[in-house]
Amino acid sequence: MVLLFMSDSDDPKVWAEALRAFEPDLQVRVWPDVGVAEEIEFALVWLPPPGMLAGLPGLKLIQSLGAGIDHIFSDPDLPRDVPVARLVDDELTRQMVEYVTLAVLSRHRRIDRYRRLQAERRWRPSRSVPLSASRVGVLGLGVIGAAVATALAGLGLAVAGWSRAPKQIDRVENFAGAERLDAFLARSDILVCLLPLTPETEGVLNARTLGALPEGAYVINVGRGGHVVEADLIAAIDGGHLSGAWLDVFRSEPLPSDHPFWSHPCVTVTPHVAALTEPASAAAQVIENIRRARRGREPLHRVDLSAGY
Ligand code: NDP
Ligand code: OXD
Repeated sequence: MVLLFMSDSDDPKVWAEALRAFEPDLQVRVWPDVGVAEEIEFALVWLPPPGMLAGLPGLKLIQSLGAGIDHIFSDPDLPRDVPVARLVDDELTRQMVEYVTLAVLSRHRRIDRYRRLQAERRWRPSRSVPLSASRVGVLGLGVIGAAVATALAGLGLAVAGWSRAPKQIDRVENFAGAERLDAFLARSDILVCLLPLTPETEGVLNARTLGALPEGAYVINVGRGGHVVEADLIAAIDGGHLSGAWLDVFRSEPLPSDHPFWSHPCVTVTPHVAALTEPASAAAQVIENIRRARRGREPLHRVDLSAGY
């Protein structure tokens, strides 16, 4: 028996249909209609409430309905003996590449400046600089970070990426480990955060690291809100060290209506939409994991609890 838990903006019926395209007889319940808790074997979740998973004693698999699993690992009562799997999905990756390319090129072509000039009805053309003059730094070179870095390098941008272990990616300079972070930041005019949120990466974008970026640098955060110390980011922009930020994820979502990001002239806000899981694309992987769990096999993309991602 499958239990679905998802955010209000997702329709569980769409997920149930996508799963039943592979297994017409699949039994699916939708939270809070758990029925007999012991019957639930597979929990397919996005932002489950803390304690929910601990109340399902028959669980064989916890499947994140997104790439990230911080929304599961943050539960202090998470049953630690049940495998947790995340999605690695071409469509999700494609959307992320599209979104980050949009943000990077908007910054490179100074679209924010033209928006401000438009509001003032002023015609002030300025010559664009070559793509190779914008040095992009991608924090996190995993499935999505590597795809983003490769796409940006393919456009002709000077791209580097930061990861824990050394990586070899065509046309992408690699900086690995905490000791290489400052050197990586010092050459990143446009910084893209694509890290998972873990105890090690929490608050990684703070006064010190933002200060290590070149004068006038720009920050794009599509990882998690917890990566940014928000007051430090605003101070770095208001103090003139950074030129602005493009943010898709926030410490508190939905972003509170009185949050300074909403009205800051140098900040672009989108409501966590860089990529949205498409059930039709991801269902095959979820079904495969359900089948593996039934046979007592390892799920695809099982997450390492000790690494936290
Ligand atoms: P992966 O797990 O594939 O990659 C994570 C990368 O981060 C790896 O390169 C890893 O290094 C690196 N990393 C992790 N911890 C550290 C550290 N302490 N120091 C240096 N590098 C570190 O994740 P994905 O690429 O699939 O996804 C990344 C994140 O993107 C997700 O966790 C999620 O938060 C976010 N996301 C946001 C979406 C949105 O709509 N805004 C949509 C989808 C994902 P190494 O390679 O050495 O292991
Ligand atoms: C994800 C997300 O992790 O959408 O998939 O943030």
